[in-house]
Amino acid sequence: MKTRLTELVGITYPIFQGGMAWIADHKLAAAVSNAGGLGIIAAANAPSEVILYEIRACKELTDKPFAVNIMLLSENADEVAQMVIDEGVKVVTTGAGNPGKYMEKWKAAGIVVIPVVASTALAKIMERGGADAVIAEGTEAGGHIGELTTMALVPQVVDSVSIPVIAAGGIADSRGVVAAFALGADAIQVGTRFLVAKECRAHDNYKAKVIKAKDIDTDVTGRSTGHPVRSLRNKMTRQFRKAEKEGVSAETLEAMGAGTLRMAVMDGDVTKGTVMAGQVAGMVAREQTCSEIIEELFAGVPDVLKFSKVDGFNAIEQLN
Ligand code: TUI
Repeated sequence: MKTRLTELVGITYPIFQGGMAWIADHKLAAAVSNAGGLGIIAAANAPSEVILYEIRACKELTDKPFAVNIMLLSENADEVAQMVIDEGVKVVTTGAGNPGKYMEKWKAAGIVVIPVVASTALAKIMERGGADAVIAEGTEAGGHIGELTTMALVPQVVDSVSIPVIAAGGIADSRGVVAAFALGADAIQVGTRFLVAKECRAHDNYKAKVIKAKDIDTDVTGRSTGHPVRSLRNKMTRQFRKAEKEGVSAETLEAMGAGTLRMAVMDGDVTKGTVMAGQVAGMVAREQTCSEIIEELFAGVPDVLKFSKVDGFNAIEQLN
């Protein structure tokens, strides 16, 4: 499947693996890249030396392109921004903010820069600043989220810029893949489904909770602090919500959340920890390898078109 994106970053399938904090390490990223997608190492809030190790370890596991996702709220974002240049990382994605101050030096280093945007305004600013593409991530996604849904955001971003757009948030099967392309995207980004990949280091309890989840099992906490986060409902989200309702200070709330993602991912404490996942957790049924996930997502596309309830889709299929 050739799109502007597969050409831009040199991948076989137009799919990025989301840069999930604590989850997206070199093993997951390399597995996705080796399977023909774009694997992404999440720098998140990790110490710089850990990120350096992850980048070098990924190079050992794959010759294919991979990316580093820089979480812009992180204290060491400046350091990581320089590290990707020094380490010759080919593709950088960013999240949770505006990467404008780094754009010039990344472009000068020949890095393909792909920021996550949650609005058309930021998408346009990014294009003007030299971004090669943007990821339009809807509020269905897990983790830190914006307001607009993928259905509303993607076509509006597609119309507002001429660089390629990657659709993210709410995509977990071939129907989602087709929908994303119908909205004008050139590629998709998938997070939640990779949470249960065989190569994913998330604790078995984390994976089990994702597999057990139903459609309505995610909740959003942190709206009052300006950092809304989607995760699976549990004791942690209920306590957090209660504290928000009682008007607890943003500082105390931030402290309540600190370290809780690590507890869930690494220690398997899915009661008091934060189990970040998207609204499509209810569609994730079993553990599979990254290669199986990617192959299944794209192999199912012709059937989606064939069995679509819209006649026009059948006509398109026959043309192909
Ligand atoms: O970044 C993400 N997802 C994340 S980051 C994360 S770590 C974290 N933990 C607790 C609190 C906050 C972060 C977990 N999940 N996705 C990409 C994303 N970016 N979603 C939304 C945005 C975004 C929001 C506003 C991007 C840009 C933006 O612009 C603000 C501005 O400055 O214009």
